[in-house]
Amino acid sequence: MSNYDQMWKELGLDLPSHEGLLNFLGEAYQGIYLTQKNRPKGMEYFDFVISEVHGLRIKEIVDARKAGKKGIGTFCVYVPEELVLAANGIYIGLCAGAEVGTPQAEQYLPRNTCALIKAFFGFKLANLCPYGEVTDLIVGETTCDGKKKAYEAFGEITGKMHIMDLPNTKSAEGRALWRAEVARLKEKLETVTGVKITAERLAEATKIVNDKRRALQRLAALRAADPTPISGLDALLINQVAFYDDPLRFTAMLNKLCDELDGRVKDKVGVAPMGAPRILVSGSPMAIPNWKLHHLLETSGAAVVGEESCVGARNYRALTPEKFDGIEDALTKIAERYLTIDCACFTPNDERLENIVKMRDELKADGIVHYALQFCTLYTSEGFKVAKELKEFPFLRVETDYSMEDAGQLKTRIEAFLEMVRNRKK
Ligand code: BJ8
Repeated sequence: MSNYDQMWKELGLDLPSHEGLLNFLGEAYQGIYLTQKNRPKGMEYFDFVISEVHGLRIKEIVDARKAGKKGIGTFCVYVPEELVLAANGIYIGLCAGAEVGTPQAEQYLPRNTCALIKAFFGFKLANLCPYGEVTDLIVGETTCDGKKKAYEAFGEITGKMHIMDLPNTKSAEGRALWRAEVARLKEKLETVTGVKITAERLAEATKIVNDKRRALQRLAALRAADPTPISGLDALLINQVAFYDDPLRFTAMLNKLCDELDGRVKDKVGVAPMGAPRILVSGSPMAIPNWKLHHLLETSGAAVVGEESCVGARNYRALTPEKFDGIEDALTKIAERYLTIDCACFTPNDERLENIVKMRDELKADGIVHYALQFCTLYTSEGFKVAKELKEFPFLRVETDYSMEDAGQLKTRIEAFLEMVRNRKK
């Protein structure tokens, strides 16, 4: 019996299945993370966060809600975190990265829906996600068709959805629509939290979110070193934790880890041998605990040096201006910052191609693995454009889901790809 059983029971979780899930997660973490060699000491904090992923952090949120704060769930990096914090809300990423509750989810969703959508649905329907249960509002967005339609049903089930109408072009009309949607979210948050969002509150919140982004940028830049001072798996985990940890604590702990990594870079201490094939992963987001591709790559001898993804650079690449001339100016600047994000749901989306090339060069990548979740039309389609843009550069296209059924086949393809990359480096 865990210390948290009473809390989980009050949140309506299915305790026996939940225990099974935590055991499974613990074993996966042990096998994938804790067997890595030469990890930085600063990862101990993130190991602790994971060991308490449904425990301490949930308790913190439960306690904060008792003290009057509201939990705001999100599924997408287009939802402005600055607004949530300025409303005294707790920002909680709800995307899920494990195959859970699939039969229940398929009662609402077509079988050929991407694993990410099925997972957040499945976690809810199987009563296994405490994060969804500590939200007072869930903010969705009109990005891909799968999410749009899933949110309709999710709204009926949860009764607390607010949908932001995200345009799919960055035209003047699209920008005006998005600016209006940011203002509409502000009003909704004010109603739910009872807190008036002012320019001053937004400036404070922006500083907090930007500091988190600056720490993530610092981590990203350190990975340009050869040997890379931290594994791709650990860096991915940090990017995943960024979506639900307390932002001030997260930033402090990440900066502490980066101080340690600075020393490692100076001393040329790495996790993979110098000269190991350096791989940039690009494409669909990898929500926690989706560690499959990084694990396959790194146990095949690669060093993953970057994620061109929403659980990665798309989340922290751009900062929001920190000085506002009144609330209208603040909302405009925030809206514009979010429209710099280069998700494949936009057309055209040429910035993404430019950003991939830039990341490849800055991180000195030797190859790119393009990752699309199966049935994700957006990223699967853009994979063709990315391949064309990269011309002769080593490029591997992977389409997969959360199951491990294709792991053997993927490993064979990855090993062949890495062999080709190594030969090209000679
Ligand atoms: S900004 S990537 S977080 S929408 S993988 S559900 S796109 S079918 S997650 Fe995303 Fe926002 Fe874009 Fe990022 Fe649909 Fe594709 Fe599934 Fe996806």
